[in-house]
Amino acid sequence: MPIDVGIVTDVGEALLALNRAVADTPFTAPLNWKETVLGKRREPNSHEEQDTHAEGRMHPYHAMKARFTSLEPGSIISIDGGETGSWANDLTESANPHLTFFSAGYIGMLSNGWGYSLGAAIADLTRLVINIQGDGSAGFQIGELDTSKASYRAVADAFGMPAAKVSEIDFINPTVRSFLAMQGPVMLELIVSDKITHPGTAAMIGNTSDPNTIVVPYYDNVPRPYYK
Ligand SMILES: Cc1ncc(C[n+]2csc(CCOP(=O)(O)OP(=O)(O)O)c2C)c(N)n1
Repeated sequence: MPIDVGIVTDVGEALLALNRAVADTPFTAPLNWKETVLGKRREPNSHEEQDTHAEGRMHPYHAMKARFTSLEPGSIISIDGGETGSWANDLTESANPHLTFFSAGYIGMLSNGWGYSLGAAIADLTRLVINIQGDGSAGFQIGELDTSKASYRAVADAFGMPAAKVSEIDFINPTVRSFLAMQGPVMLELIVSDKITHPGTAAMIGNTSDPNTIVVPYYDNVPRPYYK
């Protein structure tokens, strides 16, 4: 966008200053404009009258509304996704939330919702945190659901891909051979030891057990600061 007046500053400070300046100006928005704009919020949502289903599947508006109205007031809602996000944005008031945030805005960044929700849950332990997530968006960072015990075979299975989890060397050959007889992509999950480190990794991260050293992969290790 073309810039008329460029300002380099802290955003918060700038907004506070602008608000102070606006309060001093004689300008007031025309009353009819205010009424029109505020009146829009009171207009019934046009989807309200539509059928709850389309060709046997739930209408996204009604599904989202049922989801939000089943919450107690006061939760934190993270919104992530394309249209999914738009339906959720339209309906957040029906959840009566403490706050909402939209993690996939104008410049993209789909799939931050998982991480942002985790952050919100840690920041405020007293509130329920909901992440509304489109399936396409979910695919970018679905690994956020991972735990050290995650079964990738189960993940592939859930996406409809034939998969096997093998923990013994003798089973690898027969499993691979059975996969070769199949059409399309398959997935083999091999459970190997986490007690053996490749020397290349050790060289990169600096092989140390010194508790006063912070290991920085790819760079030099650094001493732990005295105040930690
Ligand atoms: C990292 C990133 N890549 C691509 C996009 C562009 N984009 C915006 S919405 C969208 C589709 C998201 O699909 P889904 O979350 O399933 O929502 P739906 O629109 O299907 O409800 C894409 C690819 C983006 N915003 N961010």
